[in-house]
Amino acid sequence: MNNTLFLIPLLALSITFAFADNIVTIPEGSSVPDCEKTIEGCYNPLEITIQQGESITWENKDTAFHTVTSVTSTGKIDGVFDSGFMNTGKTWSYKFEESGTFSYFCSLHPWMVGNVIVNSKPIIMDDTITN
Ligand SMILES: [Cu+2]
Repeated sequence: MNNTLFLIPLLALSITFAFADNIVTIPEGSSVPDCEKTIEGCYNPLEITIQQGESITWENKDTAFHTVTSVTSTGKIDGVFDSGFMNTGKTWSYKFEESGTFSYFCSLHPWMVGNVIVNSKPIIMDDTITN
């Protein structure tokens, strides 16, 4: 038995993980109301936490068009970010320069909602103020 045959899938897996940071998928069936009640949700994960300056990539794995459109906490479009229409298989990335909590929805299917939590960059403490 040749062991290299077993190493190839492992290698592929590690490459996948190396690029899998901060990915939100739009699962199949998200265009149907009540997707928010499924395990995968309408955006998977429904809430993602990143560090300030990092990017998130959304990937549309559904068969319908979707958007990633930022809204206020009360659900009004606020113009912070908007993917525009994403066809099946399309990805869209956005870099979060500001910390805070960002809500978004799909402008075509308003029951699809998700959240992004952006933690601020760690503050470098000066030695003189540790006491
Ligand atoms: Cu949608």
